[in-house]
Amino acid sequence: MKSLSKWSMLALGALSIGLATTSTAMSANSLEDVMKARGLTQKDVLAAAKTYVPTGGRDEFITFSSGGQSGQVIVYGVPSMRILKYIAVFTAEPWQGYGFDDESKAVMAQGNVNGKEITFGDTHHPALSETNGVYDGQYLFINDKNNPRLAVIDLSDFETKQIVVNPVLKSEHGGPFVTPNTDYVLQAAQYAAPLENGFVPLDQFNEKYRGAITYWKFDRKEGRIVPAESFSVEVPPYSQDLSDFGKGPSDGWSFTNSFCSERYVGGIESGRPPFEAGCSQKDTDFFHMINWKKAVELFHAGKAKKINGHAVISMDTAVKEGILFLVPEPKSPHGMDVSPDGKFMIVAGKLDSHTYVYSFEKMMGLIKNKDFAGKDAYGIPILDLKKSLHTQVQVGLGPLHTQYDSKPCTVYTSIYVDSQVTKWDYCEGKVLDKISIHYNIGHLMAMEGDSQTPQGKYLVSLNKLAIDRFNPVGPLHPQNHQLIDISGDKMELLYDMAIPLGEPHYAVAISADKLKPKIRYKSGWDSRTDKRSEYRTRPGKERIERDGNRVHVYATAIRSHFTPEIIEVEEGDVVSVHITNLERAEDQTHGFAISGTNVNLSLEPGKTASGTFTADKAGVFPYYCTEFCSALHLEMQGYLMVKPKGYKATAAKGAEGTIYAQGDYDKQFATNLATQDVINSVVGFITTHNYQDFPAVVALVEDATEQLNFAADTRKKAEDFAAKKDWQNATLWAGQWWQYQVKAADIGLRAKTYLEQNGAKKVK
Ligand code: K7E
Ligand code: CUA
Repeated sequence: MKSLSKWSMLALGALSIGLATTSTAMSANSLEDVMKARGLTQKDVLAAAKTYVPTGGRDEFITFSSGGQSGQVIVYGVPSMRILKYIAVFTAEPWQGYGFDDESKAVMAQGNVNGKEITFGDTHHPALSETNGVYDGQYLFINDKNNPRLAVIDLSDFETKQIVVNPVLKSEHGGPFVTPNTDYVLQAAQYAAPLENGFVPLDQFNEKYRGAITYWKFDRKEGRIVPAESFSVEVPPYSQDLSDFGKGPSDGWSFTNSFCSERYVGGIESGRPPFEAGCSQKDTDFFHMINWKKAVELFHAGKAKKINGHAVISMDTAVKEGILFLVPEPKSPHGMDVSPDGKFMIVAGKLDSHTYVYSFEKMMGLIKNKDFAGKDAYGIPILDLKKSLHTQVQVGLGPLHTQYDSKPCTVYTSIYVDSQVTKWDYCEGKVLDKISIHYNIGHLMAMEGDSQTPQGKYLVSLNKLAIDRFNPVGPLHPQNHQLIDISGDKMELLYDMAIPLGEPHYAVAISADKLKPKIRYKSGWDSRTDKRSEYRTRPGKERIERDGNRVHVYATAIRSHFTPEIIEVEEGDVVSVHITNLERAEDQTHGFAISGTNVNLSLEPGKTASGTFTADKAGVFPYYCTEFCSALHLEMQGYLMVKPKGYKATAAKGAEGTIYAQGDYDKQFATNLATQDVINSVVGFITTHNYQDFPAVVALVEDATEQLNFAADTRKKAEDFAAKKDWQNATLWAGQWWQYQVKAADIGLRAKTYLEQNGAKKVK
């Protein structure tokens, strides 16, 4: 009883510390007082009310933002702009054990380029999987512009499952984009290079350097890209950029921008004008129109050649088969955005103040009638610009990307130079509204704005600079995502959010209710292969196996101990520790780290993860749990004993620091009985209420019941030792019994509080 109230005292102490550190404004007790004390206007308070999510509340949308140079994905809620997670993709992330456990290292190794380990990635564009053109909440894809790679993230657990390396590109930017049923994922080149690996001098740029557009086959059932069923279409060395797939009437086609269709090669060091001068001379560049469905047929008909073992449909074949066309577009274009109904393609050129709206119907008419304006140097037919256009709209200086609203014909374009967002009507071709943002906007993102069913409501401006918006943190500033309310006629700026992790380029947002991630894994699960781990270990089956100098430790973790707690190996052994988290309870994650080994695991309920290292130095290496998982978390510890070569005796025998007598056992036994009374009263409260109507409480009750079963088992051990008058073991097992009681009581009290706060009804 006394011991339990100790826990409540701890909780009260924490609460009062929290109150003491809040600002003075909090002591004011009316909204007016707070506004005055903090200098807030009516508009500020309205914006706050629109973004505030009360404690325990949830966001309506979930955003997946690229993490730029961090090689990760940032997950945050809209409208609260609260960061929920960083998903590790191309770079190590210790919290999730990514890059520190064997399973995730295997995923990262898939991203090796020509055998070289790459631990950096530059993520630009996330893309959500779609079913019939609608976000389905199943998968997320993201590219690495630098290397160039593509990753598959499974939204059932928000983990990276696969990385593929583009076999013919040397850099990549225009991707990923998905087909309306996510059967293909598109990646377009950026800087032209020879498709083969190897050296080709720059004076052969026009003949030997190329771009390519890769169509990765995605297996929906396996949730993996299938490289053997993927192919590329060769395109000219025009610096391909952003792309999009058609939908509705334009389904079957893909569209890819390009800049530097001048094919200029700089060389400022030898007195030549730089790339930027030579790549912006012409008034127009070209976007590529590819009939990808026909390209799939050509690939299956064997009309592709192999480059680096990858199927490539040559430009000659593409032209001959009539699947590749060029369309003039405003110079130095960036965004390429197909309308939700698939009838229009909107392109903005950074050096043109207009957005160009292309009509798919008109372009198809020109193709059908072979009404071409000419051919490029590679024989690719070029459509006439004027004849392809639906309209042009003057939106501002430096237009980049466009996003679609839920309202018909309504779009938002980011205006880089003017630092504005322009809202305009692409059917009528007129500007509707403008809002200034801080500062230099890149992409912008509306809720589900890439799908066939945009949700409107909010727009996020992904700004390149933050300058003076936040407290200074040194010369390297955070990025700034600004939340804009687009529900009315006028755009309203609501919130500035500092992004402290690389430069995000693009983001996508999905209705939160479409995401249904799991809260636990099937027991013994390898989360990276989505199969039961061959190293899974059941309770009671923990063991250490040795084969020569190769040692496998089959271990388990559960509140609040690892089994085994002492691992004994020899100098020079190669050791793998495989740990299965036996917990079933929500959020009962354990960590595992061994001093001096770079092993660091995150063990979510059910997961099996492994850490492999060479025990190259004799010594004593403590290991411990790195997540504060329970009151006895600090005691969740053990020792790796690395014995010197030739050391004979066992290194693992423990010494007892304190010797217990019968009196100690009796005292602990009495405490345990009193604790049981408290547990019984909590159980009584729960079972006399309609707790079964509350799934969260049902889960807690299951967890508490499990802890009570452990308590019963250890009670029996204690009593058996007491019967043998082994007071040392009897007292220690009685202590362990009490630990399980405390865990059960803690969980029970959480359940009771939940019932009280959520209006549970008494049932007799
Ligand atoms: Cu505009 Cu990579 Cu899409 Cu940067 S990208 S902004
Ligand atoms: Cu397990 Cu801390």
